[in-house]
Amino acid sequence: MTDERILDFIKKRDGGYVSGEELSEALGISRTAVWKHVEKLRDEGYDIAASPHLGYKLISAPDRLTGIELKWELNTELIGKKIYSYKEIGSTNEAAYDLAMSGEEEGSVVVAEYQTKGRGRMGRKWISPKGKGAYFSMILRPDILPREISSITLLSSLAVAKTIREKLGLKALIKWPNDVLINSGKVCGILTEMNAEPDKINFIVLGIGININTKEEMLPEGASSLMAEKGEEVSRLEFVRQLLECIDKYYKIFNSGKISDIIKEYKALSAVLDRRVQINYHNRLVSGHVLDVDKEGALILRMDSGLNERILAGDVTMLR
Ligand code: BT5
Repeated sequence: MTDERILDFIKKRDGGYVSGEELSEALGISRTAVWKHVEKLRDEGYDIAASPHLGYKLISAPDRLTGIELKWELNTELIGKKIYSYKEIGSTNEAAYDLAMSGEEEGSVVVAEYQTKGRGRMGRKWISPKGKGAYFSMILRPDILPREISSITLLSSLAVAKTIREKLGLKALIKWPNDVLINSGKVCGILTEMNAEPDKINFIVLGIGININTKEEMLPEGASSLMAEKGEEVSRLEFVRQLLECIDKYYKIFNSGKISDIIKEYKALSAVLDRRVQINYHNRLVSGHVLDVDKEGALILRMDSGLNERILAGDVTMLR
């Protein structure tokens, strides 16, 4: 916390110096303690100049998704009030799950520069190249039934697509249930997991992986990145900050019971609505025409047999 406050002072000086005396007075700690905290920040990758007469000045911040950087002027009510950041981790979903099990509050985020065991759905892998993408998970404790969990995936995929559109001007679409595509290339995957009893959710871990400045050769077939689509590097920090704000906004709307507003926006960005698709679910392959996405996030498929089927999760292949 003290590190963050010191950094806050230094950053707000906008390239100017803050004296050690001013910091020590403002924070109620000795000048030696201020120095120690500055050293810690330097260890974190901040380049901070120190002059005996003038004090401290920020030369550059690390290009890393650190908690301190992400929280800098983050305008959210719930999401990211606490951020745990790691250079390397197995899976942020796993870490967030463990935190939630030990009572971590709603809204806390786990973010990592690199995942050694990034997970997709059903035991699949999420490839997480170092320092290029964004891999993070957050803890949510909504008052909903377990069968409504897909609506959380729905609102977060909408937030990702919206952020891409607003920030980068790229035409992102949502491929039900958990992918965000640009020009048919998968730039984001979402993994929503929960701990629940039959009629009550204890918590949800919402995990998001986005290829931001990832080179295509590091990604699997069918994947793309924001950089590849935009034709230039994208600020990971600014992108993730804006995304956290967007998720915060939609989650608030969701909790106020206005899921239908979210569904309306979602449908406008759906890549599958009104399309012919094939869906693999529960080891069954069905094909048909997508009629709707309902408020629990389920897909309504008019099957070739003429019957309608309500599908909660599966893998979609677009036909024609
Ligand atoms: C997903 O699964 O798309 C969910 C991915 C969620 C990843 C995040 S990262 C932060 C958090 N921590 C975790 O451990 N996971 C979450 P699924 O729909 O099953 O898609 C998996 C498939 O996507 C793989 O089998 C590959 O074909 C493909 N894939 C793997 N890595 C990819 C990447 N970086 N970009 C695009 N596609 C990828």
